[in-house]
Amino acid sequence: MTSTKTLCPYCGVGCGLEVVSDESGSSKRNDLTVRGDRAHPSSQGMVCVKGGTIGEALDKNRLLYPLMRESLDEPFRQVSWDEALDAIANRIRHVVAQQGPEAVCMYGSGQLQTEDYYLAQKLLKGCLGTNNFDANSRLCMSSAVAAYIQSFGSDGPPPCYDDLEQTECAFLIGTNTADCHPIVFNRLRKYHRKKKGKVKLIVVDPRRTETAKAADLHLAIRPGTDITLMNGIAHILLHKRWIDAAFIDEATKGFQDYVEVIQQYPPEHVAEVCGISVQDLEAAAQCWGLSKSVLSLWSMGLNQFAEGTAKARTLINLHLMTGQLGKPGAGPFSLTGQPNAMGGREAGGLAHILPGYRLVKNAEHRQAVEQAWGLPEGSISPTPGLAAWDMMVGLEQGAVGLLWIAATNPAVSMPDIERTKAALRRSPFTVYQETYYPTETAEYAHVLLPAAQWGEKTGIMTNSERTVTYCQAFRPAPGEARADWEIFAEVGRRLGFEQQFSFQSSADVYAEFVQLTAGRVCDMTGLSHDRLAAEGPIQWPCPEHETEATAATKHDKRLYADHYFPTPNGRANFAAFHEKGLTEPPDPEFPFVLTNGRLYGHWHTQSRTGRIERIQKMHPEPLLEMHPIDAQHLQVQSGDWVELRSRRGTARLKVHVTQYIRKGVLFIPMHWGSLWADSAECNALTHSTVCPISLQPELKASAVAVVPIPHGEYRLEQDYLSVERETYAHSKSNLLSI
Ligand SMILES: Nc1nc2c(c(=O)[nH]1)N[C@H]1C(S)=C(S)[C@@H](COP(=O)(O)OP(=O)(O)OC[C@H]3O[C@@H](n4cnc5c(=O)[nH]c(N)nc54)[C@H](O)[C@@H]3O)O[C@H]1N2
Ligand SMILES: Nc1nc2c(c(=O)[nH]1)N[C@H]1C(S)=C(S)[C@@H](COP(=O)(O)OP(=O)(O)OC[C@H]3O[C@@H](n4cnc5c(=O)[nH]c(N)nc54)[C@H](O)[C@@H]3O)O[C@H]1N2
Ligand code: SF4
Ligand SMILES: [Mo]
Repeated sequence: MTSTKTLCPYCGVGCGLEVVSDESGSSKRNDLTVRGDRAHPSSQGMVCVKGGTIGEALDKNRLLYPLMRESLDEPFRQVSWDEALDAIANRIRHVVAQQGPEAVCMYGSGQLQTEDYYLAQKLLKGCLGTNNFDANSRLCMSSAVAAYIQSFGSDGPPPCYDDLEQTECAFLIGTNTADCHPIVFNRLRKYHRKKKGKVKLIVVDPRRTETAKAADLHLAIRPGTDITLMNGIAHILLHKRWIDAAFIDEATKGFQDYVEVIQQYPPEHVAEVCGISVQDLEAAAQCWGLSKSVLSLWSMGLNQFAEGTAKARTLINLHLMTGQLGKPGAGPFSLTGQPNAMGGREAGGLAHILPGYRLVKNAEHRQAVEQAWGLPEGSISPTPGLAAWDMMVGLEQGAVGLLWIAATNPAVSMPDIERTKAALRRSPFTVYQETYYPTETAEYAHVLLPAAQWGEKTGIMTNSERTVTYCQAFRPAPGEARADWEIFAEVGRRLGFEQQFSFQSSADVYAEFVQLTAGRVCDMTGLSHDRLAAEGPIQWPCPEHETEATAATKHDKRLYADHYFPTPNGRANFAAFHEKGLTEPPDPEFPFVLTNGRLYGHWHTQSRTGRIERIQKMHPEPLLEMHPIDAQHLQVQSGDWVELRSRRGTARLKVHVTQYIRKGVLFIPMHWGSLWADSAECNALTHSTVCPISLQPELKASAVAVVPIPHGEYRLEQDYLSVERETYAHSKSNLLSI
């Protein structure tokens, strides 16, 4: 038996895993045991159900060979890698010649490894000269990225997980940490229990989630009223003088403008807007004001709004005002969603950034990257590329000639899914690089490229607390599947960039990438595959020639411990925002606010978790959460079917009546795309309005109406398909006939 240390490929907690497989690197899942790696500093041996069952999904329904077709109504035919790669390279050349490089787009994902991400940037932004690389992080972390950059001068979450066990007050806002970042939550909850009464846990969420149930104080605010709430907390802090005047004076800018805004948020007004009591508001403010340390955690309940950046910056304001940052147990902590969304940000994996936390718009930054890539000055375009939703709009307008999708399933996860699907259908040429078949997006592909996944390729991932882990391959990729970075390199070479893509291994790719972090906030020049393999996970910053001993004296585990920020004047910026409210407030026609999110066991669009029996049993079907008063008004009970209608589409779900949600608010899970349920698509209902700063869509709130379906009139035809999935055996003949 061999044992391999690696990282869980699901959420951004980034738990260390130890995989025990038989000597031959068997591909049979029964020969594979996955357990927590006790030596991993982030997770200390813990895993949740997703990490623990990952082995079960590795061999089911894999895409094994490159497939192609001329148009979407034809069946796929199996082709060789050479044929597929030549076709892609030729098509890129053709599109660039006809429409210019801006007509080429790549849409990637926080599930790519850093090496994959990095080579995609080199290919698109460097060699082709278009910044049209965006990732599903646009739907996820981009508001947090924008907020960090605007408030601190750089991306990068300042705290670390040790802060979970050092804080006096944890303020969790817009995050269902218990279900979505379970091991972070475990660490926090254990400590909270141990320090009973001495450590406060506050949760802000319109639903009484598992996270909220563990809290000392749950503020079940109306959806979208977070800015009002936080400005209200700031108002109390100011009036009680619970502020850190020395920190504000020494290390920040813009406090006066902020004061003018928060003056307008007296407690009674705030409590009324948010739908909470003045006492609860004051209790929250008191925790902020009187605790020695305050750690905030946030996620999609802030980011996924048209005011996402303003929300995250308003949270950061509270830390600046109270000096709660850069010290143990304190700081604004954006929990990253995906396993390597952080690595993606480091490698420049969004349409407005470049490797090493650089910006497309900054001429010096472009020049540094061009030089490193051996490309002439001016090769990188000064214009940010198309963000995720803009790529859909580009398809609608005929501006996109080639769309290359890797490691994401946009036909489920994009907002306004019917519009998304119609846009994808218009794409003249779509390449889709995936590990599984079928997924909903495969229907829109001209070329399907089989990707090696977790355990089948060696590379690097960074978790939420900036800890970098070496993920070693321990089994061969099935069929002809290849690592994503190798595919990008192959196409690069075919386009004439032999020198830029002459890598022999992913270690070579990583070695080149870390050079681009030299002297940056995310300096990783001291890291390499060899070092990480030998020493285990290491947190950045980690400059070259640094040893553990010198690191301890040189910098803290937290960013900004010295109160110096990478802005032009070295100060952090306050932001003064009033709340604008929901893009689509409820009205008589669509009287409910529909929110949505995740369940503990499932991962996004179910490509993996839908194929794991234990998880399917845990969450057999999607349910609509509804408050008892709303249910009574609509005359429905748990188990009844209803149709949800928004201005864009409909979905049909079974009702689950629960006290654990605000009246007037509904919740459905995001996990059931068209493959997994008959008409329960969450994004059939959502809208595509984006935050003007981060370009992140407002996925978390749409106005809907509920129409009860009389008993017996609706039968679920496919009953969640668990058995049907298995019939898509991954034999070649089956694949080709679909
Ligand atoms: N089990 C599981 N874990 C996951 C994932 C998964 O698919 N499954 N995905 C990972 C990824 S990529 C991500 S991004 C994270 C997401 O992690 P989270 O953001 O924690 O998850 P969500 O369920 O999307 O939303 C969080 C909460 O926001 C609340 N919310 C809605 N509207 C508002 C509002 O106006 N204000 C406030 N304060 N709260 C609001 C919702 O009620 C919900 O409980 O999870 C990661 N972890
Ligand atoms: N309504 C609503 N919509 C949402 C959200 C929400 O909260 N509500 N959340 C948004 C957020 S935060 C996110 S992150 C997105 C997630 O949405 P998606 O990214 O669409 O979801 P996944 O199911 O994770 O898709 C990842 C795909 O990558 C494949 N894959 C895994 N590993 C590899 C690999 O190594 N290489 C390749 N090539 N493929 C691989 C998997 O098989 C899977 O099909 O959804 C967004 N959409
Ligand atoms: S908490 Fe996240 S990283 Fe850890 S095992 Fe669960 S899914 Fe994997
Ligand atoms: Mo995400």
